[in-house]
Amino acid sequence: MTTEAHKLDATAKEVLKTNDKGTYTIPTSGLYPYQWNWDSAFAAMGFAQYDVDRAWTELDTLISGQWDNGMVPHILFHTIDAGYFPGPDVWGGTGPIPSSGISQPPIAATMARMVFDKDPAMGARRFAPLYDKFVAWHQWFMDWRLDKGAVCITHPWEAGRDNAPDWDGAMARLDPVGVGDYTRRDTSHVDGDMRPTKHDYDRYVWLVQQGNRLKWDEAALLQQNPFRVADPTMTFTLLRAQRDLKAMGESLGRDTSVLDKHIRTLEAGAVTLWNDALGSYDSRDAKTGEWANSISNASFLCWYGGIDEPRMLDALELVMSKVSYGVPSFNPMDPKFDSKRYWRGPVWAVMNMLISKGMNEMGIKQGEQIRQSTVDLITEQGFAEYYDPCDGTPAGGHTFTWTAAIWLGWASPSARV
Ligand code: 2M8
Repeated sequence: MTTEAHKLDATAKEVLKTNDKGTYTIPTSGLYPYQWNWDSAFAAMGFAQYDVDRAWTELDTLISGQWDNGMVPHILFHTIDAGYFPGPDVWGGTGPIPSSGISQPPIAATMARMVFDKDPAMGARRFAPLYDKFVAWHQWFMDWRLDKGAVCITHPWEAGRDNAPDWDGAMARLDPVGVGDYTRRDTSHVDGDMRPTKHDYDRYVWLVQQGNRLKWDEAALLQQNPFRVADPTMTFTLLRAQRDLKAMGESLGRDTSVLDKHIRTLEAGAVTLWNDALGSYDSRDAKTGEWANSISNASFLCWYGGIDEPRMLDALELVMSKVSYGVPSFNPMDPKFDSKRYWRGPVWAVMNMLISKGMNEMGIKQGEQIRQSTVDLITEQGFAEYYDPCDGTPAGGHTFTWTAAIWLGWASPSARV
């Protein structure tokens, strides 16, 4: 390993240490001062490179926020920080820990399996009490979020790709009447040009207010929430998570037959996200049936979900050929592409890992190209939240947990031994 890689390993551990609150990790101080669901799962995978016990603690804390209905929230507000909006008072979450009222891409079972494999004896002991809780969380998606077998989001924040062009149509149809005045905090931490617009925020906040008003009753939300989009992020991550949960369940000697059924349902759901005219997996508005016509980085999660779709290789080659650092979060040939604005163009190390991991497992050589691009970005630019895919400029928050975790657990040469 080169001296530079050794140094980056040390810096990545420092980043995790800086953001470590003892039993959970925040994404970065200031901008995101709480525990986020998928950020935390990535953090566990990073910790597992040098402290497997701490990795399990991260997952324990995440699951300790689980609601009675099985949902594991996207944010756990462990201690109140006025620097983030919307906070627990706006959300009105009903779980054991103050929280948001929606979930996030369910990658935690997959990350748990990576942690499990680091030390199978410890894994069996630490995962045994979590297994049923993961089954219940995944069941909640199956009960409340399916449209033709594909997994829907009920708020753009649920997919983790907050302002992706995928939701533009559904968002434009929302009328955020009565949203009232509020003060954004994100734009006091980072440049507003790198963040979602006011048009988006009015609708994000309105959807939160609506959920709070309905006490996050999923049956009521199913009737009344005008926003419901079937999305490749959720569909492929849940499909993958069910497969990994099944593998861990089997090693614990549990009956996993219900997971087999879910896997078949989700495989059929994934087929309904294929947009033939676009030649890509796409998001589909579950209210209107309209396609988003978006080739996003989530479209390339098919391999991670266990589905080999050679036509996605053509789409990948095309988008990669238009940028210096892949994978861009949105098609660079589309007029809506914006290289600095969050999920509308920038490249994200976390998505790169999921895409590349899926490809590598299927023996598809371009997966290594994506890993190398991630190594270059981190080596040249450090541990940013995301990067401009055209010139690599770091963007959003800095000293970022998930980018450090991706380095330690996947991109670094030390992760490969
Ligand atoms: C971003 O989302 C939060 C809301 O959940 C925000 O902008 O306030 C997204 O990138 C999301 O995927 C991520 O989990 C979160 C924390 O890193 O930030």
